[in-house]
Amino acid sequence: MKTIRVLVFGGTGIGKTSLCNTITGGAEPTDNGAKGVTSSSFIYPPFQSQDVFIELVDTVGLHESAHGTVPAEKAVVELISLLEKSRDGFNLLIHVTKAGRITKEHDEDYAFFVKKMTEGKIPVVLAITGCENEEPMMGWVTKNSDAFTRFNYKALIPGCFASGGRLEDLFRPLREESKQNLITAIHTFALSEAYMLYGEQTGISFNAALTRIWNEFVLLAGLPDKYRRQVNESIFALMRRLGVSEKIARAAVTHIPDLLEEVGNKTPIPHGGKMLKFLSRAFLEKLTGKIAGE
Ligand SMILES: Nc1nc2c(ncn2[C@@H]2O[C@H](COP(=O)(O)OP(=O)(O)OP(=O)(O)O)[C@@H](O)[C@H]2O)c(=O)[nH]1
Ligand SMILES: [Mg+2]
Repeated sequence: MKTIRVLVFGGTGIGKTSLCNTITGGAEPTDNGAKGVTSSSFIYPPFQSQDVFIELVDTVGLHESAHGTVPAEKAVVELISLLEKSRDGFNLLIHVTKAGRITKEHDEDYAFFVKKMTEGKIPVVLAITGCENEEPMMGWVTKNSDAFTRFNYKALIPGCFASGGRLEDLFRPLREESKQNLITAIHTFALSEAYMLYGEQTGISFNAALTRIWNEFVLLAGLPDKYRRQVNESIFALMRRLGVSEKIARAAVTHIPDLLEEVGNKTPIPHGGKMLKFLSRAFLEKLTGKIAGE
């Protein structure tokens, strides 16, 4: 059966994980505290809807680096990990925002994920959280749709993704309505074939994709130019220059699947590359978890 892969992005604490939990029935941690909760991108187990599987990838707000709260060393490792999770490409993007003013972060997230990382090749819908006070929830979109004409959204989908607490009985039916609307949007707007950022079919290597995306991130996050990856600079050298410890940088490079596959397939071990790739995935999860928790 076909899998529709969806990348979910947006500002910190805006309700990305709540939305993913609502659609998939998952229970990943969410919180309204002052600090970000999701510290590494996360692939939800695919679930079946109509005649396809839907797989969501939850992300970390990368623009935090601009404010100095997430150092560049964490951002580069997280970006490597996100790119690794993007290996099968995406069919749709969901930009998550909160009902209210359009912030600078909203523009930055759109610029990075829609225009830069995926080069405008993947349709994007906007999910608006915190619409529980509107009756109907669509009321917020009706009043505010003009503000979004400068973006290329396929649809504006208002919703409520909150759960628990004293309002749970009110939230539950609104979550169900929001879930149905989003799943309909996924079926309606997703590309029938995933758009790949790198890999054999594209002729673009992991290495080249990482360089392009990292350099665009540096620009967008307003980091000094010295953080850009230089021509012929290895990923290891880049990480060291950004302050990633030698141990972690060495481990990360050894475990970047595509680099490994190139090495692995030259060895006499049959399917050596594939095996290494599998081991690398688990390793990268640990690595980003560790760096984020430092
Ligand atoms: N009122 C209301 N609260 C919401 C809604 N969606 C999420 N929240 C609350 O907003 C808080 C943050 O939600 P999360 O899902 O953790 O947000 P996030 O974008 O994943 O946050 P980070 O991972 O930290 O970037 C939680 O307390 C949620 O319950 C909504 O539609 N309405
Ligand atoms: Mg989260």
